[in-house]
Amino acid sequence: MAEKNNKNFASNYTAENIQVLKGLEAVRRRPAMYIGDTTAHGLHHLVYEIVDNSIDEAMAGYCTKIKVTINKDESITVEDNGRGIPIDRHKDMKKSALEVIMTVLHAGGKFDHTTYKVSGGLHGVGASVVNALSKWCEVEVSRDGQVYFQRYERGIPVSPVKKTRPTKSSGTKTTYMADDEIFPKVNYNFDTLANRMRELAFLNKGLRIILKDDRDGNSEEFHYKGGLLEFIKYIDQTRTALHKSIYVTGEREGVEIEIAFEYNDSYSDNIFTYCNNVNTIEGGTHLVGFKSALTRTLNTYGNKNNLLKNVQLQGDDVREGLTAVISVKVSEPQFEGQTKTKLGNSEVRGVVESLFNEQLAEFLEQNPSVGRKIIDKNVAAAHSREAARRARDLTRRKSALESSTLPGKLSDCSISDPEQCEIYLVEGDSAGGSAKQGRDRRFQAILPLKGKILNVEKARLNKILANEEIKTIITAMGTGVGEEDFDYERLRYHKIIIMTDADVDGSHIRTLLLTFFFRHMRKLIELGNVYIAQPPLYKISSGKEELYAYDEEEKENLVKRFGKNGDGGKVNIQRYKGLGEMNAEQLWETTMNPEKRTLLQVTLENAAEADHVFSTLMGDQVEPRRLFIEKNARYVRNLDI
Ligand code: 28F
Repeated sequence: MAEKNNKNFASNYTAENIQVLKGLEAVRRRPAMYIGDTTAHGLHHLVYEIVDNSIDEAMAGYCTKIKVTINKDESITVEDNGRGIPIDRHKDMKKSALEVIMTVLHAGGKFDHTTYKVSGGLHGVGASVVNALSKWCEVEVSRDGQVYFQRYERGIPVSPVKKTRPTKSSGTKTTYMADDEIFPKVNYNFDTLANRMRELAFLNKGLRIILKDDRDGNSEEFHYKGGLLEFIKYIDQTRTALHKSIYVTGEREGVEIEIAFEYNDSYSDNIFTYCNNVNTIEGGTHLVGFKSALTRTLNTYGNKNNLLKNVQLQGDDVREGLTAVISVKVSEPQFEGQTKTKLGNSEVRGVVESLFNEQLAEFLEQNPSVGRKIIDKNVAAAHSREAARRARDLTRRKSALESSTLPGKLSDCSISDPEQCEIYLVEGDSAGGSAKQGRDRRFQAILPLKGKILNVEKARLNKILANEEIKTIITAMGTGVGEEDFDYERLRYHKIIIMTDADVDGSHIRTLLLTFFFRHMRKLIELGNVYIAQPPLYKISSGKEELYAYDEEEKENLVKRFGKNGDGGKVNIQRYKGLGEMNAEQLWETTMNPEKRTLLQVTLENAAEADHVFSTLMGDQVEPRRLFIEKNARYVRNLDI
C-alpha cells in the first residue's frame, strides 16, 4: 500500500515535492531561524525535538517508555512504544503520513489539536527540521503487525516507505546523524541530555526514559512514580524539609495543573514553573495564580486559627524557604517575554489560583500540625522582613543623600548609556589597578573587590545587605535588590563581567558572585547580562614575538608553530596564575579589548538544575562552569560588532 504511493518518489516533480524541497532548503540555509544556533545548544536541541514527539504521544496516553541512545558514531537514536507514526496515505498530499511528517515543515500536528490536545516543546519545529539538518535519517515505525522503514538524506527520501518485517509491538524509532556541514562540532554531552531527560521524567509522572551512551557504555534511567513530589525531593536533597511535601493536582477548563511544594529551613525561594514541559523561566500567569493563592490561603488559615497575632503575611514572607514546582499543560500556550519563556495565557491565572486555593485550604484543615509549622516559618520571615526593610531603607537613604555617590572604589565610565557600558568586577586591588589603567574609560567601569564576598546561600537578606562588599556591588549596579526593589530598568551596565584569577581562590570568588546574582538579581542572568572574562593561561614568546594561549590545546599549537618558524630560537612559555602578572596593556590586549577578547556568557537553561548544583556544591572550589548548565553556555567573540 505505502509502496504504491511512492512508485516514482525520486522523479516526482509535483507541486508538493517542489514545496518540500524549498522548505528543506530554507531550513538548511538558515538553521538558526529554526533551532536557535548551530553550536552545542542547537545540536542538543535536535534531540529534544525528536524526544518531544515521543513525549506528545506519552501525554496523549499511548507511550510509557522512551529510549535515547548516543551511538558510537555520534548519531542519535530515539525510540518510543507509542502507536507509531501513521504510514497510511495522507489525505492532501500524495504520500504516506510518515513521509509528510518527516519532510514537510510544520506537518507534525503541533497546531492540529485533533491529534494531540497538548503538545510539548518551545519551538515545536518538528521532525522535518531535524531531518533537514541531518546527513541521513532513518525511521522505523511499528504498527498494525508490520515494521515500516524509510531513509532520508539531508531531508530528502531516498527510498519509499517499505515494509520490512512483521512485529507484535508498536512504536517509532528514529536514528539520525546531525550534518557536519551544518554543525561545526557533532559531539553530544551526556550530562546535558541527562538533565533534560530527568526533568521530562519528573514532569511526566510514570514515564520511563532511558538514556544510553554507546560511546562509553554509560547509561541512566529516569522513572518517577511520584512525579513532581520526587522533583521537589531532588531539588531539596541538601536542604531540610519542615514537613512532608504537599501535592495538588487537577484539571480545570481544559488546563491540567500539577503543583508540589514544601518549606525547608533555608531562606531562599525556589519556584520552578513549566508549561507543556517548557521551563518558563520568566514566569507568567501560572506563577501569578500560584503566588496569590498561596499568600491569600495562608493568611486566611493563619487568621482563622489565631496563629498570626497582628502580622499580615506578604508574598515575600510566604515564599521564604519555599521550594515549589508548578506544571501546567494547556492546548494553546502563548509564550511571551524577552526569551519567550513567560506564559501569557490569561485564563491560566484564574484556574491555577482557584484550584490551589481550594486544595491548599482543605489540606491545611486536615493537617493542622503542618499548617502550624508553615505559619510559624512565615511569621518568622515577616519579622525578619521588617529588619531587612530597615537595613534596605538605610542603604537607599544613604545613596539618595550622597546622591550620585557611587562607591569610592568604583572607577566609572564616561558614557552614561547602560546599553553601551560594561563593568568589570575584578578580584583584588592590584589587578583592579591594571584593569583601571588598561581599560577604555569611555564605556568600561572597574570595581575592584577585596577578597571574598559573603556567602549569600546561608544568609537572610538583612545580613546580606549589611555586607560592605555586597552593598558596593548593589550600588554600582543601580538596580536595587529584593522582590520589590529590584528594577531592571535602572541597571547601569548591560555587561557585568566577572574577572578573577585562574586559581582556586579566583574560582571561589566567582562562585560567590554568581551565587549572589543567581539568588538576588536573577533577572541579570536570565537576560544574559552576566559574563565571565577569559584571561589567557599562557604567554608564549620566541624572540620578539609574543602570543597568548587560552587553553592547553592552543598552547600546544603555538609551541609547535614557533618550533617550525622560529629558526631554532628558544620558545618561552609563561603560565599566568593571576591577573596581577599582566601589566595594564597586556590585560587590555588579552582580556578586555572587545575586538579580541572572548567572554563566557552565563546562561540559565535549566534553573532547577542550577539551583540543585548551587545548593549542593556551594562552598569550596566549585567550577562555576558546572553551576550553570555550562555545556550550553555560549562562547561569544566580538560581541560588540
Ligand atoms: C522517535 C520519535 O515521533 N513518535 C510519534 C506518533 C504517533 C502518532 C502520530 C507520532 C498523524 C498525522 C499528525 C499514531 N496513531 N517518536 C515519535 N508517535 N505521530 S510521532 O501522529 C501524528 C499525526 O499528522 C499517532 C494515531 N494518532 C497519532
